[in-house]
Amino acid sequence: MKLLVTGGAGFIGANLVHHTLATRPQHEVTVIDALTYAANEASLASVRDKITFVQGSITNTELVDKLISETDLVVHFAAESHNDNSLNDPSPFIQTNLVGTYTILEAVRKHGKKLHHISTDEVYGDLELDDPAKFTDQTPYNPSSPYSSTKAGSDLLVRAWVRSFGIHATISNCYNNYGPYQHVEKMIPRQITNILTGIKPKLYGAGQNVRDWIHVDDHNAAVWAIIEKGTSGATYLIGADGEQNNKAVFELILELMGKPVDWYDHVNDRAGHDMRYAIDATKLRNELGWTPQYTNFRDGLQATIDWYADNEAWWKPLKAAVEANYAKRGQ
Ligand code: NAD
Ligand code: TDX
Repeated sequence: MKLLVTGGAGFIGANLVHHTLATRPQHEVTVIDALTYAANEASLASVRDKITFVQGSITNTELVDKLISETDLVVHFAAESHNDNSLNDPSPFIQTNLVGTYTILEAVRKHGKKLHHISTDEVYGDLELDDPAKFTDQTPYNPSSPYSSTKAGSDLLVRAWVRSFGIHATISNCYNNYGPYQHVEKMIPRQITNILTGIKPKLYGAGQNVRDWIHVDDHNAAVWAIIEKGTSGATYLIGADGEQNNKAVFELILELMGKPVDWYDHVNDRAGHDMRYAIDATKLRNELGWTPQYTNFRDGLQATIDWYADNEAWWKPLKAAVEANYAKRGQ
């Protein structure tokens, strides 16, 4: 099968490329990536001779049309992905997440190809800390930020193209991923690389916000289960029951890195900060037989800390600019 991976030089996309070459070497992989600030070509350096890499935007109609005409399946990761950036400037989020997804859908429709659309649980909004509910594929959409609202819009476009035009597409919504190759703007790599460079971790607000954490490899194994066994038009929620509040994650990172567990700063909170995410992944587990492999968060986090410690050349050139941006916002 020929596979087109959009956003394959980003965090989850690059991990999907590695996962695919390791587990399904019979497939031919092409990556399209605009190489925005969030991409890192070094993430694909070890496999560059095994894939085709095209630098370009998913909003480029001609390029997208050509690449999709030559593929069997599109796995669509490309997005502007950081909530904090979307609060500063929503415009690239509108372009890539909405117009880019529309551009892909039109080419998929024209050429009769398959699509798997990657999305987030943030489309469902947030939950109260004491709410026993978790998100399911029946939960109404209620996004909070420019980022999550554009992801919600992209999901709705995919659903409409399935219903109105009969395209073959599946959607998955996952929560916070962690693992290697994640940009240092995101919470876990930011704190690990802060500690590695002698900076105190920066906790937003009181740190009571809860995120549900999943290892990126478990996410990508679920993506493959959906591609191979999922039903067109269906939405699958991917989750591994990893709820933790931010303060607890900070304390664990500090403990694993040999620092006092209170060695962090409280900084300005995020505007509109979602309180809690939690996913009910029963459908994925029961219908498709997927189970997570990284069930011990402490071990997964230790491996991630080791990866950042061993791969300074990958993240060091990005670090100062990211921290300068955060500093402007008192974060
Ligand atoms: P990322 O920011 O690390 O990578 C995004 C990639 O997309 C980058 O390589 C970037 O260059 C590329 N890109 C951006 N705009 C583009 C454009 N116009 N054309 C082509 N390429 C473009 O993001 P990520 O964390 O790997 O997230 C990937 C996908 O997974 C996103 O759709 C995101 O919404 C979704 N998701 C992420 C998480 C998470 O925890 N990171 C959780 C759930 C869902
Ligand atoms: O320095 C920080 N300190 C801090 O306390 C940063 C960067 C974040 N935080 C908090 C905010 C969140 O409650 O940590 C939590 C996680 O923050 P992010 O890593 O920015 O992730 P989040 O906003 O939860 O979104 C992530 O998961 C869902 C991804 O970035 C999205 O792409 C995905 O859709």
